[in-house]
Amino acid sequence: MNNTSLFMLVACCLAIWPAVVSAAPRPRPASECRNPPQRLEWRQMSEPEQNSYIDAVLCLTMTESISGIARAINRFDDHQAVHSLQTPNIHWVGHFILWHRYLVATYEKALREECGYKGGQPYWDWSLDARPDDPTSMASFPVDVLGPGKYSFGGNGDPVVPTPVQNPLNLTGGTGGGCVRDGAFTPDRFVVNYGPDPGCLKRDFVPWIFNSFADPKLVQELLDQPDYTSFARTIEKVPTFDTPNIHGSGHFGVGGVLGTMGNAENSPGDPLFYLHHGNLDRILWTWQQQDLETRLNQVGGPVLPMDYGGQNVTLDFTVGLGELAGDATLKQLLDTQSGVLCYTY
Ligand SMILES: [Cu+2]
Repeated sequence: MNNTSLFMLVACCLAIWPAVVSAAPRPRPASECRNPPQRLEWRQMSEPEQNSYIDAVLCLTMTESISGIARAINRFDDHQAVHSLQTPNIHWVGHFILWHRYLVATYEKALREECGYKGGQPYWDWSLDARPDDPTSMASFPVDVLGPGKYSFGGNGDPVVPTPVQNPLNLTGGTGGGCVRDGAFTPDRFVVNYGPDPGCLKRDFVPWIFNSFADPKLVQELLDQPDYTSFARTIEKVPTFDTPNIHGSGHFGVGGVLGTMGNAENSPGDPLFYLHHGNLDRILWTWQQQDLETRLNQVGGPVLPMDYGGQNVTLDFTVGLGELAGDATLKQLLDTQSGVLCYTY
């Protein structure tokens, strides 16, 4: 794989995009967290619970945008667009996992408060499905998550061979690439509005990536990290396909070269993004539970992407989601029941 070009891609974007931290933080008023919704693995949910979740996601796509971001038409697009605009400042930084925690929680809140969903944001524990010893297996893409039914997430995209221009990182082994034709998010019911590739939802399963990147051993490696700084670095590792990292399992195992999930900026255009990041968040939560006193009060890692010798984030470092939610400090985001956040696993 071409590590240099992936790095260049990241580095070039860093230079041209606006900063993530707002100049004048607007701290949220403290509110209480009563009856936090419990987040479940998709397959732990009953059929009616699954159905109500899918209905709520489709409801968001029919509810008018509030982000004020051009080309974001509906409330589903809003979350994708905010992620897209902040992409160069929220990956390979100390606040990566906490920023994404905030995005997923804000999406969950919208589903509940605007679309009548009663449960917690589901997650997909892909480590249950990966087959590290059988890298080319397609059987590891579970039909009880990625199934064809109207209340499932749908499967692979139509087979499309990417051109060299479309595949600058030369990722091999893609099996899809085109539109997803089954599940809840088919072109007649769901459109990706935002980003450079508007149209149908696309997937491009890459079995060797999925089977090696979603390896349960890598989850354990993460859970064994001694402090937040090493946790934050281990969850992303390095931007290359040569070193498996669990964050890449959902993005490149499912999205590959041409799929929506494989696009760094616009991966939240696939509703599955929130189940993938829900699982990463659950792993952070699980790690925190091992020593709450310390791990509700500790952050670290670079302010600027991959600037490991530079300035580190602190507990009062502030992140925002534009018009979607108030600004929040990392200290507030460490606690899933701080009042700014309100959910549990
Ligand atoms: Cu992201």
